[in-house]
Amino acid sequence: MSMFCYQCQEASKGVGCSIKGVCGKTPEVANLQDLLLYTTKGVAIWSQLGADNGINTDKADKYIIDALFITITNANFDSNKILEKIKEGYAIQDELKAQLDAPVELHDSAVYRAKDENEMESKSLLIGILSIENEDIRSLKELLTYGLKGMAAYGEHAWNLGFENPEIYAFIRKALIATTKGDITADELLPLVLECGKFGVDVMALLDKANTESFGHPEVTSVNIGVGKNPAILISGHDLKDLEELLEQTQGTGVDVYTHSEMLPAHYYPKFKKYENFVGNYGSAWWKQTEEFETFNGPILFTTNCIVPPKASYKDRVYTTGASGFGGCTHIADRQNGQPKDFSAVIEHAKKCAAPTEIESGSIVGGFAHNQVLQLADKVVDAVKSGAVNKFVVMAGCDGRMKDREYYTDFANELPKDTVILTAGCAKYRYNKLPLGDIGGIPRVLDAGQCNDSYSLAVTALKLKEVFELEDINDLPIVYNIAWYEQKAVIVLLALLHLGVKKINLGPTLPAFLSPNVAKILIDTFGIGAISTVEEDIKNWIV
Ligand code: SF4
Ligand code: SF3
Repeated sequence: MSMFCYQCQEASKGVGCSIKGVCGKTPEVANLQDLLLYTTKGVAIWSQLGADNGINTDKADKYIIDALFITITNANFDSNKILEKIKEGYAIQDELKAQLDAPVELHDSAVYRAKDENEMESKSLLIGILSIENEDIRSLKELLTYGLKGMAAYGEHAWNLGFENPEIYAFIRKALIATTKGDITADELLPLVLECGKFGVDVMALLDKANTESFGHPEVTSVNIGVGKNPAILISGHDLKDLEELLEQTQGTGVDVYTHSEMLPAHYYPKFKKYENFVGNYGSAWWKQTEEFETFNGPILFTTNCIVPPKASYKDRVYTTGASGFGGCTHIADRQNGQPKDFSAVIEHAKKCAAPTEIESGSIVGGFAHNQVLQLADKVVDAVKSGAVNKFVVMAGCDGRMKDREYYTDFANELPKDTVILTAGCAKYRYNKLPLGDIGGIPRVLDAGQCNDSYSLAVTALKLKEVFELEDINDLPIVYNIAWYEQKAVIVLLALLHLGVKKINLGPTLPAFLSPNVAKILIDTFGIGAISTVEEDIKNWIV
């Protein structure tokens, strides 16, 4: 076995990738990511010692969220960047150590320093996931770690907009340290997993505040999916600060900007509407990029996951920034001293390219985040009371490339006409272009935004619970059919569990990292279920 990773839904054979990642991750990158995570745990240990002794830990805390984000599925495939980050982790540990009277015994992750890249490689093989022998402890530690990765990603977007919550960093530290303990029990880990959900709600609320205070509240918007005549840049991922700076810098250059995949909901924010060169959304969910980037013709800027290893035919047009990276593609450097990132290389590249080739035309509607839905609350409540809307179906989460995800298109198509789909995340691309119509003016697909905007769906549900004077959120006419792929979906799931949501159906398959015992706990305690066939599921949940 040259690597082992089972953090995403596409883990090979539903068990784990052990030769090469289905995502395209090489063993070298996978193992270095393991070592980066290990080094990050060491940084957490030093950061905690620093915090306990009144030392400023800002740099360490920022490092931790960035390093965790780098290890998310499809974010960073660049081994040089990961090596650099490991070395940066050593330096941060040493800086904190120099300011502290270190205890005699510390976990190896806080003292180990690889001398060179060969040592890094050999060490990485000793500290991977399978080094934890007990499968239930391994499962709980990994479930917690993946929740932290998702939390870190959302925390980093908020941080980029100047919004922070030190309690979130303190929890990430505490939880990472817990994963280093060899004698920790399942009874100690389980409450941490649930507490992770509490901080999942907090981080999504923080990002919601960061996005809405920076760019206004999302509003119902029709987004063009056709193309214009100018050369253009396609921006992918989740980071709205990067988008804002790109839009600013493309003004007056003759270069248009289109969103891709999870960046689509940026069109719903009032502040981005003032940019006339912000033309529309191009293509679908992340996994279709190998076709769609060919025809886009211009440069593509990744601000986060999901990158598919690019084909040679367009690789020179792929740029990365932030936590994302791919060896051989140009990386746009971070902000320095509060100055914006410099996207001039991407803009100059775009000027030499042809305009995008049209692959579809028309528009899609979205922008049903909590503020907008609450403005429509009367209409929604009346529709439920009159029986015009029988059920809401939350179909949030991620899309993926496996054929069995056609289930979600079929499910949306087959739903009775008196149901409304509430969505967020790239899962929506399985049905957001279907002609599903509306119910008395309420579209049958209400898109709240990116995966982190699942928070909006929760706010909407809590508001409906209040309006209908219900005791329990589970008494609402809402069914959960969540599609997951990467680790942001893990934090969204843990957040929903923290809010008391029960009977969440998860698909297309349950996570490979859940051991039978841990899966049983989630099923028994929260009623988590797997999907079956469209027919069965509609019969059991809806009708
Ligand atoms: Fe496999 Fe997913 Fe890990 Fe990639 S991220 S190596 S596809 S389990
Ligand atoms: Fe999609 Fe990667 Fe998860 Fe943010 S872009 S939802 S999969």
